[in-house]
Amino acid sequence: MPANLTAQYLKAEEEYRRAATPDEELRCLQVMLQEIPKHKGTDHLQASLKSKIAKLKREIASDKKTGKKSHGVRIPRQGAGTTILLGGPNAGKSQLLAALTRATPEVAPYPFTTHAPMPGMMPWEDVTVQLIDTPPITADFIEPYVYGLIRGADLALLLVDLGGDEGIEQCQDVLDKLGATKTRLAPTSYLDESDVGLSFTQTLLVPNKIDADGASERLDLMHELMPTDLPEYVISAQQATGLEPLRDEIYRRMDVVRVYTKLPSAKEPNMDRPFTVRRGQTLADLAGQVHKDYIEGLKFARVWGTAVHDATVVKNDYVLHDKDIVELHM
Ligand SMILES: Nc1nc2c(ncn2[C@@H]2O[C@H](COP(=O)(O)OP(=O)(O)OP(=O)(O)O)[C@@H](O)[C@H]2O)c(=O)[nH]1
Ligand SMILES: [Mg+2]
Repeated sequence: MPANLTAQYLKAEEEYRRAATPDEELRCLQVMLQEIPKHKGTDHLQASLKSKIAKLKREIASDKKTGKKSHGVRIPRQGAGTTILLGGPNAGKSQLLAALTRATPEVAPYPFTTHAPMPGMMPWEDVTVQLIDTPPITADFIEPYVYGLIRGADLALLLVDLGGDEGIEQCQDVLDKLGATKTRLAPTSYLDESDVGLSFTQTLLVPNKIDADGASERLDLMHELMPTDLPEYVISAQQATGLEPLRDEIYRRMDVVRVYTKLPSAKEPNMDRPFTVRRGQTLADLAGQVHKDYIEGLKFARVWGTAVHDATVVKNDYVLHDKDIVELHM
């Protein structure tokens, strides 16, 4: 990794990995190019950024002309973060969405039931996480927009069908299919340092239908035939087995903290609907979420929480902690 990348560079890089539109991608790449230290050691990376920017500009220009959206389906982010459900046909992706959220996707005992991505909100304590169900991926076919959804997600769940003998191979097909592209699954999320287009999304392996006949034997076989370094959560989406540990882990992987806000005029903070910010983010990041006027206008805040004495006065650079109560002063 090239030395001395600035915090702004790393932030832009993280935003680029998750960018939801070509315009956003372009903006992030431009920041990265501007922020990258200019010396021999970064020549390669600079060149790679420049060619990406040129390519994107051409794409955006041609999309404008034809009125076409080359990046396909976009689902607005909602909740504390986004988790995408992936797998071969019939693995139980839609069943899992139905089990963890109030969404009502079509669930059917034959493959290729789901044709379009469908979001649902999974509750966790007093917040929610967005789950997105997708059409199946096979050795021969993946909907092109699924790449963008994977890159934009905070987490992927890769389902394995333990209910049938083809399940393991079908899951391996998904790994192979994505492994041959620049959108891959891995134990942690990161961008490849030597090729900024190569993105890895953190993934949990979710063997499903553990209630089915022969499922435990297939699970053993899976360990033998398809060893991966992905953390594993065995479930039955239909019988609701193993769902609570999975729900907790999904939330944990969003890597956010909850913050309750209070206006100086209000007696009590709003304890119903916390804001969520990424772990490590500051009061300035929260201010931008609460209202655009606070970005410039925030003078200071008082915080009640585990990291500070009650009503401590803090400034923009204060790092937020889970369950902080923050009183914002313009
Ligand atoms: N026994 C058992 N059956 C399940 C389980 N989860 C899902 N199924 C069944 O498996 C079949 C496929 O489930 P879906 O949720 O439609 O599968 P999918 O992955 O969304 O399938 P596609 O949309 O075709 O990719 C349905 O008949 C479900 O009832 C489970 O945990 N146990
Ligand atoms: Mg489905």
